[in-house]
Amino acid sequence: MPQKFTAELDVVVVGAGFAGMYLIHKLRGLGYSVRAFDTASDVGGTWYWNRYPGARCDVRSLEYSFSFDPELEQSWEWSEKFSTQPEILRYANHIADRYNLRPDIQFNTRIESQIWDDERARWTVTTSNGDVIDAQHVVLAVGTLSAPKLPEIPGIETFKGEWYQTQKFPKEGVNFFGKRVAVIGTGSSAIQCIPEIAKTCEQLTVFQRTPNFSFPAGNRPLGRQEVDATKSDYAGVRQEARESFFGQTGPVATQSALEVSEEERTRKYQEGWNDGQLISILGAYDDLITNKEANDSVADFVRDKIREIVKDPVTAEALCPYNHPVGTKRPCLDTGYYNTFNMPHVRLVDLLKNEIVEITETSIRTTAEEIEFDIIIYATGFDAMTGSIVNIDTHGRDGVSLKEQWKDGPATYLGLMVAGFPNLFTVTGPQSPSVLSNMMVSIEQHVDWIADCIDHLRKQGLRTIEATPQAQNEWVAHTNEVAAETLYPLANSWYMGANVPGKPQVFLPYIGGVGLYREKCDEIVEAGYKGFALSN
Ligand code: NA7
Repeated sequence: MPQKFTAELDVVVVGAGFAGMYLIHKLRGLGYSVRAFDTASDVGGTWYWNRYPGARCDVRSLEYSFSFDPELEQSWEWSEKFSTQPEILRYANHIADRYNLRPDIQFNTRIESQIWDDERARWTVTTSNGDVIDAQHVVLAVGTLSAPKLPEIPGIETFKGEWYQTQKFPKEGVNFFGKRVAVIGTGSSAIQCIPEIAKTCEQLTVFQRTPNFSFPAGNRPLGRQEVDATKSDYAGVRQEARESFFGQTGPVATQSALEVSEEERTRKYQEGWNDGQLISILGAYDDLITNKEANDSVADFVRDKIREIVKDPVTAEALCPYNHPVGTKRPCLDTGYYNTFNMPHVRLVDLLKNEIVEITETSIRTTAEEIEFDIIIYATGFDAMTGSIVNIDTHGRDGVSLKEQWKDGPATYLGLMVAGFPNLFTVTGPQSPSVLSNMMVSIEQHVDWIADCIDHLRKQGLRTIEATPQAQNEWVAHTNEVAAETLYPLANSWYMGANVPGKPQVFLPYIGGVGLYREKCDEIVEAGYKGFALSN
């Protein structure tokens, strides 16, 4: 029986965060019919959901913004060096209003399945509202950290008090005043919210499984002069970011940490510490993410800082990370994180010594003690980079399931397409720089590439594009080789898929650098979409 479609579109976009919004704007401008779908009730993606206290970007706001419209970047005013979640969400709303995107977004709607129809060379996309859409292309702009993860702790469902996940924080906020609060986790989200929650709660207990390296953000209001300095040469700033390693402007190291004296290194690390940017300290020398001995020097520096700041020596030592090189788990930028542990009502529970046994109706019980709480905050991370992709039931050529195809780890060509899944694109997908970059730079690059590709097909009278298995294998091998030259595989991190039980452990992003990656993507296009099969 022929399928009944509720709509026919050139492009279905999954997600209405920054990537989804730019896709609509770009593709509509080229004359395509496009609609984005999002489970949220409004735009913003990550910044729609992650509303926990203290949520902030750790890429400078003047660079964590769109560059595609010079008038937009000149007119929008950022108020701080690193923007807060509410300010970024206002920016997202401004984008939606300015380019009138909402008419092409369907909110409160989940994409349930996407089935490739080989005969018609089109996707059948089914939504949670029962819509069945016929589309030539699907672009997954689903975000890399959008599948939240609760911890696997026995009894978690029995807790009778209030509980929240940082990644789905209530819009109306939470009143911590007079409350006994637990935070589980010490990743970026926890490190940002702990100092904020400590300001008003009665008692705060932080449950730490792995100590993290965190650096002071040195956040501050933006001065007129520095804003003007950037805005007077925004094109130059953007170009430098696009050609850089992490998608951000900053100094480029050309020296090994081991070539200089200890005094010189300490001076440089102190400069980075004062500057308050991840790239200032991790980019201080060119071998910090490739040479363990070089990395140890910066790790020692941070551990000394922790011991200097945190007054109780037992707590200070528990906060010192030893089990992974600096940067190999997502390093954090904080505002007063370590200092928070000097407050009399704040306490650290070191789960490496006494793990959590269960959560009861009123408490968290470790192997050493039971502590009662009014509120539990889970800051326990995401099924990163692949979770939100494989959670959609996707079947490509010959009915092959994407989830099944990726059961031993994702395999993509450039993090943009997957062999066997024609006309299906991913924005900032696995094996692209993605989470190791300034996301706005990577999003713009991917959206431009995808839109140009779709337009190329139309202009050439072609209907499909697909990664060849050979090109995909070579790209996967290349991403693994590059990762193996770094210290990243030494950590049990979400970059490696290690935080999700049963998830294959492979290094998920591409660590070859944003500038080099862009060059490769461009070269492949110039060579007639080398490694892709195009057909009519
Ligand atoms: P992360 O960085 O994945 O952090 C999650 C934290 O939760 C991390 O400290 C985990 O410890 C901890 N965790 C997870 N499960 C448990 C259990 N069962 N018990 C105790 N502790 C647990 O997520 P975030 O939201 O903080 O940050 C994600 C990214 O968002 C961030 O990097 C930025 O890019 C923005 P573990 O290290 O696994 O031992």
